[in-house]
Amino acid sequence: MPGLDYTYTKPRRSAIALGSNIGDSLTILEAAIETLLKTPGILLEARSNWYKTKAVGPPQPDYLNGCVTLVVEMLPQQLLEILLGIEQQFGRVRQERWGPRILDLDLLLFDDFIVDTPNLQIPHPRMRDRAFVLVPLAEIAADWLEPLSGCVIKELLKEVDCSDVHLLMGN
Ligand code: PH2
Ligand code: MG
Ligand code: MG
Repeated sequence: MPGLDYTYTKPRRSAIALGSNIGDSLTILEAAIETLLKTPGILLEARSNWYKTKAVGPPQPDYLNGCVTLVVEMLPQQLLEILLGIEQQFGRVRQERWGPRILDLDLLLFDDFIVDTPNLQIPHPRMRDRAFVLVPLAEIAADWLEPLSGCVIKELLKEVDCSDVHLLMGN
C-alpha cells in the first residue's frame, strides 16, 4: 500500500563528533572524514576546525577533536553501523571506557530525533557537558536544537568551561 514503506528515508541532517589521541591524530581524523564521505547516502554539509583538548576521564594524552554535519539518506542505526565500521577500519580496539583511542566517531544529533535504545542514544547523552564537542559543533551548527534540553548548541556552549579546548593552528 503506498505510503506504508517503512524503508523509505528522506534526507536528514546528522552531526558527528570526531576524536583521536593515539597515533598521528590529524592524519587519522582527516582520513576518517574522507572515508565517511565515500559512503553512499552521506554528504558533507559542514566541518569544523580541529581543536586540541585536555582529556576528560582517566589520565591520557590530549585529544584532537572536531565535528562534521552531514546530510544522510539512511536510518540512525545504519549510520551508527557505518561509524563503528570506520572506527574498526582504523584499528580501533574497544578497551577501557573513556580511555585513549585511535579514532572515535560519535553520533550526536539526527534531525530532532530522540532515540533511546541500548546501543544508541540520540542526542548523545554526554554532549551537553562536553566542551570538546560543543565548541566545534557551535562553529558549524550554533542554532541546531538539542531536543532533550530544548536549547540550541550556542546556548549549551555557554554552560560549559571551554578553557581546555584550543583551536589547532596551521591546519
Ligand atoms: N573522548 C572520550 C573521553 N575523553 N576527552 C577529550 N578531550 N576528547 C574526547 O574526544 C574524549 C575525551 C571518550 O569518548
Ligand atoms: Mg566519544
Ligand atoms: Mg564513541
